[in-house]
Amino acid sequence: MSNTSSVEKAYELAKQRYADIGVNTDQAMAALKKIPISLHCWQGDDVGGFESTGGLTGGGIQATGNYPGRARTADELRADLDVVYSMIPGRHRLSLHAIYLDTGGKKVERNAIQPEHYASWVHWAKSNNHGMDFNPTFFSHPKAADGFTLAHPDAGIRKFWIEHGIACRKIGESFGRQLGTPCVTNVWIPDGYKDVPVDRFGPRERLRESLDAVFAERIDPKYHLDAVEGKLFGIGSESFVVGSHEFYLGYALTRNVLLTLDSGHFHPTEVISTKLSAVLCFAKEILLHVSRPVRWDSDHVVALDDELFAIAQEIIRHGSTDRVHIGLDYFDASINRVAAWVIGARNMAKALLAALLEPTDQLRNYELTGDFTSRLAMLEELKTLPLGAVWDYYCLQSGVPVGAEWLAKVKDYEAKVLSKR
Ligand code: RNT
Ligand code: ZN
Repeated sequence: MSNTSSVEKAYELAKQRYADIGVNTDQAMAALKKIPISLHCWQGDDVGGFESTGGLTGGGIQATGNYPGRARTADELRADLDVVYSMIPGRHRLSLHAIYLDTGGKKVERNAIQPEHYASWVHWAKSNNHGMDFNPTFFSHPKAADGFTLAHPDAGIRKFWIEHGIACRKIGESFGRQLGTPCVTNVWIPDGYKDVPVDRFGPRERLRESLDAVFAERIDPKYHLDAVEGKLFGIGSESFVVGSHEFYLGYALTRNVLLTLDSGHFHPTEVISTKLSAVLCFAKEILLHVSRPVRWDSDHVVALDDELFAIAQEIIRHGSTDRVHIGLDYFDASINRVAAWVIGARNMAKALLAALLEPTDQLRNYELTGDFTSRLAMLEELKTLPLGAVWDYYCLQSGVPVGAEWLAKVKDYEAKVLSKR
């Protein structure tokens, strides 16, 4: 257990160390406080949702593991989320999927969902000061069972999913209006073929048309922003995904919607950190799905690894916090789900802090003057500066657990609440 005075002492020393290289730690913490992270609701119940009890089906994604304590109702999920947010410094958002509707058991078809079906979420978000983001759900449904939705060859099925997309944008807009912060609604569809297709063009033309129908009505960006998420492959769509990166890059740029970059959706050696600056040269804004792919799009809990540091650096170094919406996307059912949320979200915040503690102007200057020796030397020295001491102090100041203190609290919640489910 940490004690307050040792955290404060360590911070004073760290503050001096950073001041020596021209970095103001107080300013870094103040900047971090203003960056929201959108937590994904689906970590709490293995992407199950409350529309049916069938769990996650199709979609080419999979939550593996059977750790006890999964949330079974919206109330349980919100209770778990309250614990999670109490352990993450700062004010953060919630990204909700359409299947997390709260209708008191009433069945509502996906193309008939209304803002009222999410009223309890908005009420909760308002009382806890969380902004909200939204996602139409194009999987776990009989009309998605053959692996196609918006790009389906059958016009009737496409129409159903277009209606779902339109309904979701209205719900997203209602979140934005009620919560006073724009809702980012992210469209991801699973459409693709297991084996090599003959026609790659047809499905993409159908998808382009369907998306145009979904986005036809203009919504005030003060309340709502649209985003589209591409992908390389999924389980059952190994050979061809209609909504590939190139497809959506073109779509986002020509339709002026946000492009979503998910860190698990590219070739295993390809990283999204290097794409941010390229996309931001042309796109107004980006949504991130920060995840951790292990050899494939496995959606492991976000770790504080090189790529996470790099993502944060790319956002902070270029002053892009207003143009890059940071969302998380992973689902691990093999460990305590509340802990999984906390670990990933704290890591995201920690990586942002690390980037904020960098003497960027000085590094840039080395680079511009061709002093690559100093650039490398400083980047390596920075790695062992006392980031942890600043992080601990930031947690202390924010009234959240310092160091691994949060773990005992999660274990206690597990004993008292999760294990009884
Ligand atoms: C799937 C996409 C998508 C989903 C969520 C649940 O590969 O990453 O974002 O993870 O919609
Ligand atoms: Zn994603």
